[in-house]
Amino acid sequence: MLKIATIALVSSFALSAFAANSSAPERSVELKDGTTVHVFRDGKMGMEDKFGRPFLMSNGHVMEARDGTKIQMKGNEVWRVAAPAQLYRGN
Ligand SMILES: [Cu+2]
Repeated sequence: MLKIATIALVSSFALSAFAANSSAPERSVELKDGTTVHVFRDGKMGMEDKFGRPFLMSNGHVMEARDGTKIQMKGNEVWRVAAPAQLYRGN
């Protein structure tokens, strides 16, 4: 089994931030394969590929960040990635 250190942290944060505005990603993490995972304020995540396009990833999939950190996919918030991705690029 993979050891995943970050999940407990992300999960506890999600519970405390449930009521917050969740329209914008809380943070975005670049992954080793060039894609990006956006973590929203409620702890759920959406994926963006290296070309800035949202894509689907199944709940529970384990991703690896550039620094080697393992992140487990929580949710599949592809519709929430689309709007902020356009905002970042101004189109
Ligand atoms: Cu993912």
